[in-house]
Amino acid sequence: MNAPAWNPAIEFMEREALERLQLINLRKTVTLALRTPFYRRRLAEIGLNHPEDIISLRDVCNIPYTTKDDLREAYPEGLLAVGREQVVRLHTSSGTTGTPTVIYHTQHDIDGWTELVARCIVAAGATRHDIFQNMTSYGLFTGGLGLHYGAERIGMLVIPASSGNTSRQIDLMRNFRTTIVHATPSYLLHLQAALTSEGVDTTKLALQKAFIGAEPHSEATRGKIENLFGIQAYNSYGLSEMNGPGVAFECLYQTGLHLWEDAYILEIIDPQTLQPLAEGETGEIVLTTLQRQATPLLRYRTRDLSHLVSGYCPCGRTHRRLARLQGRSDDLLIINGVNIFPSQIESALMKIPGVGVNYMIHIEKRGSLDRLLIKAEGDAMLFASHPHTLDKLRERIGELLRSAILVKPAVELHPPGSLPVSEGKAKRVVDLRPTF
Ligand code: DLL
Repeated sequence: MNAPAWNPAIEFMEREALERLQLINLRKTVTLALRTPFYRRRLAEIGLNHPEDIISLRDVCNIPYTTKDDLREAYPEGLLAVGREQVVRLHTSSGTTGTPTVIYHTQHDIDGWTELVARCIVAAGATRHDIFQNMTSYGLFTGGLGLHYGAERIGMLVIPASSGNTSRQIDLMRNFRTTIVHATPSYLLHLQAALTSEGVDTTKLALQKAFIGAEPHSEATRGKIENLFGIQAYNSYGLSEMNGPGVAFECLYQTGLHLWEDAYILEIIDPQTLQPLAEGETGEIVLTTLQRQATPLLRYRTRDLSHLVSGYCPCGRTHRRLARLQGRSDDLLIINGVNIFPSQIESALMKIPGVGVNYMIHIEKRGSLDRLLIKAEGDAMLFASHPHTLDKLRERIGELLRSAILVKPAVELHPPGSLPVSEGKAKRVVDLRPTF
């Protein structure tokens, strides 16, 4: 092992021992799942009525998938596996359709989640000497409380700033010499712009690291954050259905996101055929909880797309790594027949000099064709220069995007800070095409 670790016995565990642990915990999870009306019915359909019916880890592949729709149908208590008196917290999410889902936690679940987050942040180099400003929302969203408990567990000084109120965030950062922040990547870029306009030299702050997650972002965006602040930024992946943050995280080597396999069984499947994919092939992440009591979930289809990184990480952790998330299977935009993920647009855009930190993707119908419009903020200096410079950049963006996504978009350039920013997850796609 070559790296700081919170729980070395588990994080560097031999694969064989790790898989034995997974099997033991899978049986425990199935025992709990069988207490819920939802899984009793589901598992009976495949003749799985007792946990001992699970002989090997591979048996997980016979279990039917669980989807977000299943969670909606089971709302509010169809997936609750323990007595109500054992539940200490719940997190709900309303999603885009507005139909809520809920995840319940016992004290054991909260402790387990806290342990996973502690592992993540120590893997990224946090220590109890750090001053941690948590800029994600506290409440039903899991980013705030999830990181908060993990950070307290390792003994950092935690500033529960929550999201928004940028000038207060800046004051807190300066007054308490914050060394680590946690935020969505889009909010950090917004914060950087605000720091600049307040005349604060970001490199004079005490900041050393950022934990960024909760929304897709490209390597180029991470690079921008790292350069603008002069810090290291570590990618953090999670979802409410699997607790929240703490599912997978980059270590100091930033070679992919280690997923805690004592807590989750990880599969990558082809979202069309639903068949498992080999290492290196991109598909949908499917996760089974292994340590949770109140809401055990078996083979949950996350809709998130990624692939497994092959080989070993120099840190020595044995838990496998996910590559940077490539978006969601339900994010796919089909524009005049061409399949495009918003992440491809972001990745190309953020590499173009002169393009600022915020952008929007608009799609509308013009006659029978789709029209793609990219609205991007340009650097302040551009707007002070000759209009011809803006025209040239617009043209260049159009051409570079055409070679990246095979569709030439219309491009608008906007002054810095003029496009809408959200305090939480960025909403960048506006699809105005009629739905049939
Ligand atoms: O976003 C939990 C979280 C909070 C993760 C803070 C990291 C940091 P949900 O609101 O349920 O939970 O949204 C989960 O966000 O299925 C992904 O589509 C997306 N997502 C989360 N992290 C990343 C990431 C939290 N690092 C959904 N890269 C997931 C890309 C991410 N997408």
